[in-house]
Amino acid sequence: MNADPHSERSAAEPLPADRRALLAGIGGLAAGALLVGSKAAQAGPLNPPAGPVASTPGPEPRIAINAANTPGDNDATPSLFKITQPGSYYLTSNIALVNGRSAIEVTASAVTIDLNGFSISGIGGLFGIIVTNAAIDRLTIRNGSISTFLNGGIDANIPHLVLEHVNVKACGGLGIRAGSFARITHCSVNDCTSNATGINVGSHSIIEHCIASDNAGRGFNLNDACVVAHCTASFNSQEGIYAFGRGSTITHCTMNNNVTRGIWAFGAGCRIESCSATLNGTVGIGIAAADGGTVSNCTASENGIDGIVCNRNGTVRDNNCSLNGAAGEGAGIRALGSDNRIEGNNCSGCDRGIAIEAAGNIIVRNTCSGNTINWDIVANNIYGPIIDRRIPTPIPSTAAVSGSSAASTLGTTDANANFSY
Ligand SMILES: [Ca+2]
Ligand SMILES: [Ca+2]
Repeated sequence: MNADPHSERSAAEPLPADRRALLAGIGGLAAGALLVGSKAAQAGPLNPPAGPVASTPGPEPRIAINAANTPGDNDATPSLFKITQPGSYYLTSNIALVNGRSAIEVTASAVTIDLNGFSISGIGGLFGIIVTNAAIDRLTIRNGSISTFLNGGIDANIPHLVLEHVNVKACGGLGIRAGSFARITHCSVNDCTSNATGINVGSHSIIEHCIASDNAGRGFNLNDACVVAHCTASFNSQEGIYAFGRGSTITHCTMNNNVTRGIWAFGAGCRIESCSATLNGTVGIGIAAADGGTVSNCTASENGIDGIVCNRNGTVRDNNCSLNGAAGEGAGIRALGSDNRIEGNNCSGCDRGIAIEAAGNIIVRNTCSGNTINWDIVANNIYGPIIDRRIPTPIPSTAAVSGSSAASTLGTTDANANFSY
């Protein structure tokens, strides 16, 4: 038997003259594509001959981080290693730092550091990675762990920081500090101490698929116009996510067991969508939005005080708020100011279901059940009819349905009605 696949194919089906000419006259890549597309193409032998299947790698084109290539300094920002030129750098082993230095200092733009799966730990060290030249930008760090530094894990308050697959644990300052336009994905920060926030970013940053847990400060801290998506924040001593800047978007995030609030959108005009806030603290609010905020399609359950709080000019729509108020007088939804639209929410099992504490709001299509007070609305608000279907109180009595039709039990045809049930 002939093991040469070309001979086998040739025996099975002679190549047409034009294809032979192509194979002879063009490169192997194009010829391979032709063969793949041909009806006559066949797989290679199942047991290819022994021998090298890949070329030996050439010299590493990147720069190893070591005392020869990247010596540190002992100035006011002492470091074990210091990167002063643009380029691509990588670790070749773990770094365990036990003196009063930072592990890696960066002073040049356009630097990539591949931690290469290694860890940087710093008992007695200052920062894991620190940028000491505020004029630079574009730093990428990926693929490794940083832990136990006194002052912070990654301190890079410069534009365009990119972090991927980096874990920061048990640092004494901010776990990760980034400037504007940062992109942080698939990272986690936990157990940072001394009131430290896990991940702190400047404006216009994106954080996705990250975890902040058990930090002594906040989980995430956002400046203006950031996006946070698919993240979790839990067991942090302050807010899970604190958006102190305007106009951030927070979607598909889960906040659990943070001490103060799950999300506090302190800046105006933030959008919070499809998030979950549960069991946030003894002084806890699930989700709080400042002026002009939108909270939609969220779940706020078992938070210490309120489920969702809005201030002025907000929209609170299609949320589910239940069982809030275990640590005090808690509302499912509480509007502190005016010009809010409260629509389509379901509030149950709270001290107050929907609490409107200022004039000038509109409240339509909401439902409340099993709250100590279902509706608590001060004068001079606009609301759809509030229909009490708890007949006889407190459980509605309606016929069972089995089949394809039934009469309405809503008690109204007003599409904007609110219901107690
Ligand atoms: Ca220095
Ligand atoms: Ca209560």
